[in-house]
Amino acid sequence: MKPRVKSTIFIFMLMLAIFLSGCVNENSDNGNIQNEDENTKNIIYSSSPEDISQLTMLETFKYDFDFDGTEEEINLYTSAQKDSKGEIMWDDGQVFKLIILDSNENFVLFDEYVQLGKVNYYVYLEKDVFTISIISPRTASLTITDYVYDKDVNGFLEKKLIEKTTDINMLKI
Ligand SMILES: [Ca+2]
Repeated sequence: MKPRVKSTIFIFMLMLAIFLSGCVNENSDNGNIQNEDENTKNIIYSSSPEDISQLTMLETFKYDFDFDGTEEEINLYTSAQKDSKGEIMWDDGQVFKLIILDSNENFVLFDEYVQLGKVNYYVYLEKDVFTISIISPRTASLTITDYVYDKDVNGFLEKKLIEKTTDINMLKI
């Protein structure tokens, strides 16, 4: 009887070991996926100045978010042009760009052709961290994206908070 009990215990321990190793693997897999999510967050670094001469500025806001003593300009532009009276000639779709102008560099946070929709941005400090939120409602989508300034890398971390792009039939923009 004794050898049989021993072998039963051995098999039980073996199965337990296999089960536990499976759990460990599963946990480490989840950990990897989380790490990948962290890594795939988009960081927007500065680029050389954009040609903004053909764009129409819709809104501007100035703030010294990198504390170098000079205010940056946070500007929303559209490709729609103004008529002779200075009114914007909106088409069904146009390009919107949110560009931050610094003394010798730009951050292009948003650059999209927007069909039947709007782009609004909000600038604020969240726990003293400079943050811009862009909300874009369109006939078939709704997106809210945060751009959080990281002074260590001098870039903006893009966080897609809401990204509804399917089955949306916008009734009121
Ligand atoms: Ca500055």
